[in-house]
Amino acid sequence: MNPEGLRDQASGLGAVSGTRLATVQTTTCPLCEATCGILVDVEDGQVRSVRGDRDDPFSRGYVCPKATALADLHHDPDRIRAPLIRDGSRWREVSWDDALDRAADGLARTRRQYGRDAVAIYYGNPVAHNLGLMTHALPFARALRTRNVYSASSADQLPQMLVALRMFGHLGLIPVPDLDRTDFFLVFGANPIVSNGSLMSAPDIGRRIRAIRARGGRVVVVDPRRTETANAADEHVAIRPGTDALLLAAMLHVVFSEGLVNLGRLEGRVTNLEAIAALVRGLPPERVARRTGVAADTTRRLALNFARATRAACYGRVGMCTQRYGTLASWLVQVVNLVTGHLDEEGGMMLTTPAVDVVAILSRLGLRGTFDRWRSRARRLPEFGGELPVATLADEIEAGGQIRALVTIAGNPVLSAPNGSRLDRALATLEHVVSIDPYLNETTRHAHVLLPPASPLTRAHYDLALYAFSVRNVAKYSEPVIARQPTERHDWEIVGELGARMFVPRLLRPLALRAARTLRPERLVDALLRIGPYPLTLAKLRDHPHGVDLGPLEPGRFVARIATADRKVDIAPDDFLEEARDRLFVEADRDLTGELLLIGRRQLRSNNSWMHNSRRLVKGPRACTLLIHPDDAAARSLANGDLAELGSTAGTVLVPVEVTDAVLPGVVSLPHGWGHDRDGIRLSIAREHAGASINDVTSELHLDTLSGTAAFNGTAVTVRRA
Ligand SMILES: Nc1nc2c(c(=O)[nH]1)N[C@H]1C(S)=C(S)[C@@H](COP(=O)(O)OP(=O)(O)OC[C@H]3O[C@@H](n4cnc5c(=O)[nH]c(N)nc54)[C@H](O)[C@@H]3O)O[C@H]1N2
Ligand SMILES: Nc1nc2c(c(=O)[nH]1)N[C@H]1C(S)=C(S)[C@@H](COP(=O)(O)OP(=O)(O)OC[C@H]3O[C@@H](n4cnc5c(=O)[nH]c(N)nc54)[C@H](O)[C@@H]3O)O[C@H]1N2
Ligand code: SF4
Ligand SMILES: [Mo]
Repeated sequence: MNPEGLRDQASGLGAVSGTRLATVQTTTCPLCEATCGILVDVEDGQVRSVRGDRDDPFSRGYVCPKATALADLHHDPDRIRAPLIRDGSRWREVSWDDALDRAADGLARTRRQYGRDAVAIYYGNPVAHNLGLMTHALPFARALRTRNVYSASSADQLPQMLVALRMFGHLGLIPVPDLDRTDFFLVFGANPIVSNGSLMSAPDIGRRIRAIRARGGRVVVVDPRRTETANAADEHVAIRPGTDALLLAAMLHVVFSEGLVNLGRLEGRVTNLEAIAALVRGLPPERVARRTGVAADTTRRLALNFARATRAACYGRVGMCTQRYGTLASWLVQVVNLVTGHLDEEGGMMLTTPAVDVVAILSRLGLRGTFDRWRSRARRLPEFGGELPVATLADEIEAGGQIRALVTIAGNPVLSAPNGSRLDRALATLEHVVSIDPYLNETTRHAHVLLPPASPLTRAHYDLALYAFSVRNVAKYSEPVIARQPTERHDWEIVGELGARMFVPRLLRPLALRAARTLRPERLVDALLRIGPYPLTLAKLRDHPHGVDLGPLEPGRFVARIATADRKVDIAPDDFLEEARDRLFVEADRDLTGELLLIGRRQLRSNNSWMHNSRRLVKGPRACTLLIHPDDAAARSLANGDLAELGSTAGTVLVPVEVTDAVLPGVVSLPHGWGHDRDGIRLSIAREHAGASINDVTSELHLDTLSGTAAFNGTAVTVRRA
């Protein structure tokens, strides 16, 4: 390692220009699920540029504007570089030893005094993009042996995991669209051209979607807003928020009544098919048309075309999950794929074969996932995979003070959880909060000890989570672009040291700390690669710094992996049937068109709540605007740019409106992750572009009740001139 702390070996791309130390390193962008390969140009410790890596076989040079902002993140003066301890409202820098001791002592004390459940943990979305947190944070959460484990999953994909567990026998058995070979891509509640795809890693997804149409295929987007993806599609089906499950049930009615059921490869491997047939019998498209806003002949045509297509994939994501019937919608999406013969077939929904196959390894260990082993205390919400829904975190802090201490890792629930302002108030009452996070933000301002990890460019990268949901089988390992300073710590080091301090007696601690330091994430990757399905090792991946392509998804793999006791898909789990019959279908006939419903949206230059401190991402027109239909705006005397008060049972915010017919009448849309005007945060640029938090309006009581997932979409709201 040279004195400036630069690496110039590994990728073979290094170069010394004159006396300056310049290197170009390959790595993967860790910001979203697209896993784009990037080239980072570093000179004298400064990131000169970040650009797409043309030699990455998967992303082939594509990047979105967020990639260049990695340089801003690395050099951001607001990024916290040394551990901090808070006394009242004052922060002071301390040594790592002091900070870690203080953090661990407080947690240990809380456990001793009030029991294990008094220590809660919340971990957020960046964990999935961070190798060291994947290998270290999840075991740490386990080791706490508390029932109060929370994560962003219950604000996101939990319904899809519950469906996988119930139908296929493992919470990780989530099929992905075979995007590059499908001829009919039917999308529910996702906007991949902006989000760059989720549970579907596919860099340059816009090109891949356009290619479907170029080869004569069809793309249909079901969404209450005419999104960027809808604009790139053949057809936009505008749906009333929260009614996807009804539309899907009506599509199934058509498939069954027209005798189009075809289980394909899954013939003989499905139980309870009659129950589905019986369920949808009374639900022709006409019956749900008023509630869903989708004309009966549109529903019928969609169902027939999808069933008759040779290669078709029905895919749903966040808009489908985070709504009142998120689990039912996620379930019926899979049922539609299954009964039309599009599951486990080329061009349909398929299972990836990742080089590190976490699901296979867990399956072999008998770890398939759990549901409802216990309930939360205050609201009796079900456990899932050892976690409780984040929508009830505030209850568990407030109700009799069950939770006294909290660890947050890479999460910002004050902005990302429903009724964030209530959670904000609850966090302020905690006795001891430890946050592992590079920023002092809306959540971490409540920390008593803030432990900041080193920049992402200083860590080794392998996408343990995302390669399992990739539309091609790929693998890539990257060395750190820039060496971390001796004064810095990686996430995994912080977690490891915290764990050693908490769980190992003082006498043995030096030994434990030494052991923790040798348990490097990349060593684990090497071990897992060796037991994986390809002849790969870390050394081999090091020889291919741009990544390796391991081929297209393989049909038949899904069937081979069904993990239920009888190795058959349970197409109609009892609790799903009951929820559909007793609640969803009862609503089918109700006329709710008078309601004004709030939905969310993502934006290309934003990444949930935490990339707003990059000047180049937030410059330009205001991002945090409320989209409202011209009719609804006129009824409230609102014109473009006017400030409106958006309110619900949970709270109100002030936001400028953007009048557009891209949203349905009766629907308004606000992006999430904004609201950076709270006291005590250290985000100078984000503060100038504060916006308002949608989650001050969404309600912690509005849930997908089967799974406990936050139903952000479809919140009933009022809008008036401010
Ligand atoms: N209304 C509404 N709410 C939503 C959504 C919505 O669509 N609408 N979407 C939901 C979804 S899908 C998600 S995933 C959640 C996200 O919810 P969260 O994960 O809670 O929130 P993020 O905004 O992703 O915050 C990430 C945090 O991690 C920190 N961080 C970033 N990188 C690292 C790192 O490498 N290490 C560490 N230790 N910290 C890091 C950031 O500073 C930030 O504090 O929000 C949910 N909330
Ligand atoms: N640029 C950018 N990219 C991101 C993120 C980001 O914040 N910014 N976040 C990342 C994360 S954490 C995730 S989970 C993924 C999510 O990726 P996507 O699932 O693609 O997320 P969204 O773009 O929010 O798309 C959700 C869509 O659902 C629609 N919708 C809302 N309610 C309903 C409904 O009731 N029914 C139907 N059918 N549609 C509805 C919304 O209008 C919206 O277009 O994106 C990731 N990528
Ligand atoms: S699409 Fe996602 S992975 Fe690719 S450059 Fe943008 S943020 Fe990074
Ligand atoms: Mo997410």
